[in-house]
Amino acid sequence: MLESLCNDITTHREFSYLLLRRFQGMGRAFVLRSDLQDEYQALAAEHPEPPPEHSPLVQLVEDVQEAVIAAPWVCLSVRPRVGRWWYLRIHADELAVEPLTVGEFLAFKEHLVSPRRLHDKPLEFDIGAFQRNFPSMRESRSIGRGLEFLNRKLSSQLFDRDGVGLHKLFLFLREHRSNGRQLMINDRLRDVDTLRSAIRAAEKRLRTHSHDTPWADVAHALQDLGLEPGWGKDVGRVLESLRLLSDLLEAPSPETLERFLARIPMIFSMLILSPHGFFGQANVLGLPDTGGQVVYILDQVRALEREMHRRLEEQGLDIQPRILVMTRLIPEARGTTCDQPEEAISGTQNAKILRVPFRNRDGEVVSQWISRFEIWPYLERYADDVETRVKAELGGRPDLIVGNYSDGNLVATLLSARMQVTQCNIAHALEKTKYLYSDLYWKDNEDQYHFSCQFTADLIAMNAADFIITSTYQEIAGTDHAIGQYESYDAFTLPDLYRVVKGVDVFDPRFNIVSPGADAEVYFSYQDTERRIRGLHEELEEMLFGGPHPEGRGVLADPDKPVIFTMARLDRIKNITGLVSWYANSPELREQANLVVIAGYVDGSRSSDREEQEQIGHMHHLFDEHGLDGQVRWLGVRLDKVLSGELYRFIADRKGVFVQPALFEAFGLTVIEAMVSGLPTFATLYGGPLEIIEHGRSGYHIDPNHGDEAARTLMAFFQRCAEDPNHWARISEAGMRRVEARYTWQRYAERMMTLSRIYGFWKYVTNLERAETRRYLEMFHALQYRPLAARLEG
Ligand code: UDP
Ligand code: LCN
Repeated sequence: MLESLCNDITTHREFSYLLLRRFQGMGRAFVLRSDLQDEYQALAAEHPEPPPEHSPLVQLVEDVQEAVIAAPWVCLSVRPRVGRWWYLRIHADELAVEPLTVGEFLAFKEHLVSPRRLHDKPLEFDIGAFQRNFPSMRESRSIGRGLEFLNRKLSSQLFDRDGVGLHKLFLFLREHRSNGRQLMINDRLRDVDTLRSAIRAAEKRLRTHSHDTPWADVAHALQDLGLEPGWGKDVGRVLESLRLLSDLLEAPSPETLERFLARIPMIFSMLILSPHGFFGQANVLGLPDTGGQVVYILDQVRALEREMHRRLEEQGLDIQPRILVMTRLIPEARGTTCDQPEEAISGTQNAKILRVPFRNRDGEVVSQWISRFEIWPYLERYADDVETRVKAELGGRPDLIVGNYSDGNLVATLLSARMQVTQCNIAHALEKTKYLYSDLYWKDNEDQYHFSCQFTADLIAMNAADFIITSTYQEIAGTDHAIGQYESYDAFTLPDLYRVVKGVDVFDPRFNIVSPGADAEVYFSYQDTERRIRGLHEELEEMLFGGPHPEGRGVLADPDKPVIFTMARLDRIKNITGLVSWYANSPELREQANLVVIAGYVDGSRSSDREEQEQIGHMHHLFDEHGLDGQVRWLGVRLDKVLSGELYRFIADRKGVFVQPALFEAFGLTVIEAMVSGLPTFATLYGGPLEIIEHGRSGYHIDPNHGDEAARTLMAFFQRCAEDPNHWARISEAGMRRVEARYTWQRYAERMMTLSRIYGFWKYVTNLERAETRRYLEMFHALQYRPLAARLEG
C-alpha cells in the first residue's frame, strides 16, 4: 500500500506537490475530508495531468478522513474501509512518505493544540492490549451482528473440546431458579449422560399424552426423572424443548443453541437505569435533557414486559416479570411527578419507575435539576443508593441491568460488576460526534460541557458492557465515508489529559443493532380512519391556525397552505432555528407553505437551560428580522403523546411534511413517528435518519450545513406535488411501509430477550467475563474518572 503510494507520488510529483501546498495553503491545522476533497477536485480540474482515477494517490484522497498540517509535514488519517484506519505523514517539500502509529498521529495533533504539552508521553488508554485472545469479526458487514458471530464462533469452540462444553451447558441448566424454586433440572441429574437418559425417558413417557396436556399433569412424572418446570406450558412445548436440547447434545449448531437458549427462563427481573433528566410519564417531554430516551424506555418497558410474559407463559411458568426503571428523584420537580419515589408505568402489569435522589458529598439530597453535563460527581454515590433500593425492592439482584446514555451506562457498569449481573448498554446519543473537535479542544468546552468526564465514562462503560444495543449500523461504524459514533472512540486525544490509541473496537461482537419503534397504539397512519381521534381536531385546529396562542408566537395568515412541521427539544444541535432561518430566507418556500414549530418556550425566562435560553433568543430575533409572524407559528408547548400522534396525522390530512433539521441526530424518534403517520419526512443526513430514510423513496435527506439547498429540496417537493397529485401519496406510503417493516417494538423486544439470554449464557460458560479488562477499567475509573468528576463538585 505504502510502496505503491510512494511510487504514485513520484510519478505524479508535480501534482502531489501542488496538492500538499494547497492543503497547507488553507491555513488551518486540521482539515476534514470534505475540504480536502474540494481542494483535490479544484486542482484536478485545472491541472493538465491529474493522476488517473484509481491510482493510489486518488484512492488516498478518497479515503482520507483528516489532515493535520504540521509544516513541513502533512499527516493523514486514512479510513480505507469502515472501521479500519491507518496513519501516515508526507513531507510537503521532499514528498517523502512515512507511516505513523496512531499514537504518533495523535501526538501531532496534541502538539498543535497544546505546544507546551505537559508530558511528551501522556497516559495512553489501549483496550486493544486486552483483546488479543478474544474473538473479533473481520468484515464490515458483520458489524452490529455480534450475536450471530459469537454463536457461530463459540459454539464450535465450546463443543469441540471433548465434552467439556457440554458439561458446562449441563451446569448452566442447573443454575436456574426463581424465588428459591429450582427450574429446568434438579440434582437427580449428575452429568450430561444422566441428562441424555432423562430426555429419552421423558420423551417416552410423554408420547402417550396429547400435546395440549398441561405441564401440571405431567409435572410429577417428569420431576422423578430430574426435570423441573421451565420446559414448556404443555406436553407439545416440553417435547419441542427436549428435542432441541437432545439435538444440541448430539450435534451442536449455533441455530439450535439460539433456539434452545431463547426458551430458557433466565430473565425474570430487569433494572433499567436512566439517571439524568426529568423521567416521568407526563409533562416532561421537551424539558431540558428529557426527550427520546424517556419515550424509548417507556415503550421498551411495555414491549419487554409483554415479551417476558409471553416467554414465561410458554415455558409454563406463572411468574410476574419485574421491570424497574431507576431514575433520579428531583425534589424541585416543576409540576412533574419527578419528586415521587415510585410511579407505576401505565400499560404494564408490574413495571415501575423508582426514583432515588442524588446526594452531595455531605450526604445531603440535591433538590434541583442538574444538566446532564454536570451530574458526574453524583453517580458513584447514586449507584450505592440504587443498589440498596433495588435489592430491597426485588429481594435480591436483577437478572439483567440495562444502562442508558453515558451516565446510566456508567452506573450500570458499577452495579453489574458488584452484583455480577449481565450488563447491556444503550447510548441513545454519544455526545462526541455531535460537537466538532469536542475531544481535541476539550479544555475550551470544559466549563460548559465537561466532556472530559463524559468521554472517560463512555470509555469505561462501553468496554465493560456484556453487550451493546444500537439503533442503527451507522451508530457503531458510520458509512463508507463517515465515521460512526462508537468508531469515533477508536482513537482520539484529550491533550494534556490522556490519549486513546484503542478506545473501542467496532468489530467487537458485543455490538448488536436492535432498532426501536414508534408506539403503534399512538403513532399510526392518517388513513386509519377508525382509530383516528377526531375529538381532538378542534383543539388542533385552534392550536395551529387559531389566533394568538398564550404560549406561542405567530398567527398563520393563510391557513390553507400546507404545513411544514417540526418538533424537538430546543437544543442547538436540533437546529430548529436553522430551519426557521432557511425558511425565512426562501421567499418561494414562504409563498408555498407555512411553518409550524413546537419547541422550547416562547418566554425565555421559563427556561433554566443555557443552550435553550440562547436558542429562544435567536428564534425571536429571526421572527423580528424576517417578519415571520404571519407565516410561522411557534408553540412553546409540550404535547402529550396522544395529542402529538393525532397532530402528525392532522398535518398529513392537509398534505403537509415533517422536517428534522438537526446538525446531528443519533437516531431520531420523531422521524419514524412522522413517517409512520404518513407525513413525507425530510431529515438530516447526519446520523440515524440517513439509514432510516431512503432518499427520494421513503423521504428525503437534507444537509443542515447547506440550508439553501435544503430549502430547495422542500420547494422542489411542493412543486412536484402541485404537478403530480400522486407524488405526496407515494412518498407518504413508502415512509409508512419503511417504518412498519423495520422499526417496531415487538421485533425489538424479541431480539432483546434473545440477546440477554445468549450473552448471559456465554458469560457463564466462557471467560467472556474479561476479568483483566475489568480490572484495567476499574483503575482508569479510580485514577482518571474520579478526580475529574470530583473537580466538578468544587
Ligand atoms: N416529544 C414530544 N413533545 C415535545 C417534544 C418531543 O412528544 O414537545 C417527543 C417526540 O414525539 C419524540 C421524542 O420526544 O418521541 C423526541 O425523541 P427524538 O429521538 O426525536 O429526539 P431526542 O429528544 O431524544 O434527542
Ligand atoms: C437520543 C437521541 O438524541 C435521539 O436521536 C434518539 O432517537 C433517542 O435518544 C432515543 O434513542
